Amino acid sequence: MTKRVALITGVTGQDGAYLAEYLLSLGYVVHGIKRRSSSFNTARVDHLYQDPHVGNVPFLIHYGDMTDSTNLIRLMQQIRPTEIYNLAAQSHVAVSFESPEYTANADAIGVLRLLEAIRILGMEKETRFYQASTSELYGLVQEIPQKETTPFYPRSPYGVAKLYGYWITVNYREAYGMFASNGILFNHESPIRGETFVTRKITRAVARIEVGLEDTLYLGNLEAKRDWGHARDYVEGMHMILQADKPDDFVLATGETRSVREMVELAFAQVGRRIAWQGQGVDETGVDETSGKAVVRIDPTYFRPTEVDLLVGDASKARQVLGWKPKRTFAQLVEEMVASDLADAKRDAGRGKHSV
Ligand code: NDP
Ligand code: GDR
Repeated sequence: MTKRVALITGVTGQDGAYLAEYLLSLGYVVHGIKRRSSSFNTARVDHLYQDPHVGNVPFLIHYGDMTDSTNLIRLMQQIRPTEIYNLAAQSHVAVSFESPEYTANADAIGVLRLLEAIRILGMEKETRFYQASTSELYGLVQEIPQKETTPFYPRSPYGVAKLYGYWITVNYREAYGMFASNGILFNHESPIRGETFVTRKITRAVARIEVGLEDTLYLGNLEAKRDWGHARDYVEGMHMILQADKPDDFVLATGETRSVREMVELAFAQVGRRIAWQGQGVDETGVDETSGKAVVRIDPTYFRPTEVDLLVGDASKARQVLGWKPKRTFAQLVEEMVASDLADAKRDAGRGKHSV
């Protein structure tokens, strides 16, 4: 069998790290792209890294950027991947309102740059392409649950940029016969989720409040509802999408939805705290029933100019065509995240390290 060679953009992110680990376990040679940064940014994949000086190693990282075509073309020419997973993106919805142009450049035109690199190098028949599309495409609720045929109505510069990424992937599949597929993934989380996404922000704060490093968790909209799964299950789905008989677009989701408020309650329950809600609107607080202290407060700076109120996905197509379904429950996810953040918080408390 010919060697399977994967290229992962965004390998330093949550999904990139889990996907690299998974593909290595399947025997792939995995190449990742990382951005140049003034400080180390490979913490999530350091455990996979081996010194290339010792000989043939299966995991290699290259400098690259989704905004630089020359660099992407050269890397593709060198690596000649059999599978590309395009996970790199400015992936924070709130940040996309602050940096809309950069978000469009990386998340929309970046996809085009990769697809064009495949064409320019004549790799249409040898390379399969996965695009990290998102439930944010659905935005303003048109249908519940959301599936592949649900109309899109994005609600942020991020969602709009990803809409371009989705359609340019479909277009290159149809125009040039490429094996190019979209995974329309609903929110997926883990202990290595970025600290500013709401689930991780909550579990990290719960842990730090528990060990006495912090007093208060500041949040925005508590009523938003999301379909939260475990990232490890979703990266397996990405791989399955590229092993299908033909290229296509698939929703990956759990089919369950919960509000940010429920997530807060469940995370605090992991450390034996019950939250009672008092007040209204921006004055609402979440009070720890045992200590009587307000541990959750609203900070309006976290409200978004346009919000996505409700996401819940129907992954029947992925189940039927690919045999994919999530293995881990939401309760298991929250338990794992709180346990991991508690271990970190205890370590930080031992070192006397407080929030900045
Ligand atoms: P992360 O934010 O954890 O990771 C994003 C990755 O992209 C990081 O490696 C980041 O590098 C890299 N990156 C950002 N900008 C550039 C750039 N200009 N050039 C090269 N690399 C860049 O995201 P996730 O792992 O959670 O998500 C992976 C992908 O899936 C993203 O495209 C996201 O939009 C999409 N998605 C995520 C979902 C989720 O719930 N997690 C759901 C649906 C879609 P650095 O480490 O240097 O910041
Ligand atoms: P989302 O994830 O926007 O769904 O995008 P995020 O965790 O940022 O927000 C989820 C919901 O929580 C509300 N919220 C807050 N969010 C953050 N980040 N911080 C807060 O303090 C806070 N308070 C309330 C938000 O308003 C929102 O409704 C994620 C990203 O991974 C995208 O890249 C991906 O495409 C989608 O999931 C699917």
